[in-house]
Amino acid sequence: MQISANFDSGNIKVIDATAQNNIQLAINKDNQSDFYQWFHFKLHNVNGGEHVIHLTNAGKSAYVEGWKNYNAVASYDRETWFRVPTEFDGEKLTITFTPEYDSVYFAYFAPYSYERHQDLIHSAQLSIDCQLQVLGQTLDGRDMSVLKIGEAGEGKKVVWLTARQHPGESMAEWFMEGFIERLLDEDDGAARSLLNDAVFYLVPNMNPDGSVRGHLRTNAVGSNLNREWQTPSMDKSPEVYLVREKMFATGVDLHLDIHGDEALPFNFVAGGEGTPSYNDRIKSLEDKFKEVLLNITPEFQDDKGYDKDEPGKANLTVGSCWVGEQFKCLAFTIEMPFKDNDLLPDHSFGWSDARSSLFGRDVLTAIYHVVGDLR
Ligand code: GEM
Ligand code: ZN
Repeated sequence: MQISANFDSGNIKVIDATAQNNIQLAINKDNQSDFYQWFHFKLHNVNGGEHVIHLTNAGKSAYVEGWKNYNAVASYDRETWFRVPTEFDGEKLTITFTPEYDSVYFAYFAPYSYERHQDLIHSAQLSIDCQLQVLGQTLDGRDMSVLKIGEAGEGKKVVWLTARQHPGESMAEWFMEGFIERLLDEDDGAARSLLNDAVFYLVPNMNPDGSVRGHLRTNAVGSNLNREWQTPSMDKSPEVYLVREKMFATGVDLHLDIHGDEALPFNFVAGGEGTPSYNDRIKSLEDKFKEVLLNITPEFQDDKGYDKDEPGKANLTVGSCWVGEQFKCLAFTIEMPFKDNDLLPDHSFGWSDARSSLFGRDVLTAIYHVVGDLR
């Protein structure tokens, strides 16, 4: 039996793989960081039968509460990712599985590869409404790509979506795939109407280096990009620096920053209630946006989420907080679960790539309903 992670977004360290009923593995930390939780590896099965896989350092990972009621995903074809029996004893995470085929992949969530990212942005550019722009390069030399969809113009709103600042939150790029596909659908009335009213700047992957490296939370040099928005730099956080510069050039009337959450088994948003400029106008926009989502999909809820920031106490190093304050605009962090939506559980797949993509499509409807009120 062999175990490897030498591929796009791979992350595992083999401690001892001599006994298939006691495979000892560990998750590697993000480079120059203490964060770790994302795992993605391949097991080549030799003898058949049950395999017992221990992630021995799960108990000291970044978000230990993320392992409660969590089941890992597995795939034979790297397309369909299904949940597998997983237990956490407070120290190690144990996957017990009998492969049906020679080779099987395991991961924390359905991976979104850099190749798929390239396919997404290059197929999008084929649309007459879409321009593929490169803002600059990351520290590992990858493009920081933004899709400009629609045209700016007098009276038109400027809508920004950023995703996957935290590279292990791959559901964020699945969300963007669904959002982009719908926005470019020439038969979709809400999308066509939106492009009459707004221009969109979409960053499907804010952290390509961390994604390829198999990181949970940081870029190539250990920077948590979602703590860099107040004072980004080209040598620590060029990803944020470059996007901010573009935002200054375009302005922002709505910003959605797409993430995943390790612990809470729900979809939810975090708003700008703690920013200094928060006011009734922004609150009513937030309420309308949430009301639309609550009415169109059971996948969204507004009861469970992060504690609300106290007035004036928001952390302005956080993307959606900084953008909301800087541009006095509606800005949300949107969170999807690594586990499942416990209001509508799917015991075979949990929260999945497909549900993330569909949720991205639903968020387009919410934007459609608020776009006229953004200013
Ligand atoms: C969070 S996102 C924080 C959003 N907070 C507010 N008030 N807008 C983080 O970055 O720690 C969780 C995540 O990473 O998804
Ligand atoms: Zn995140």
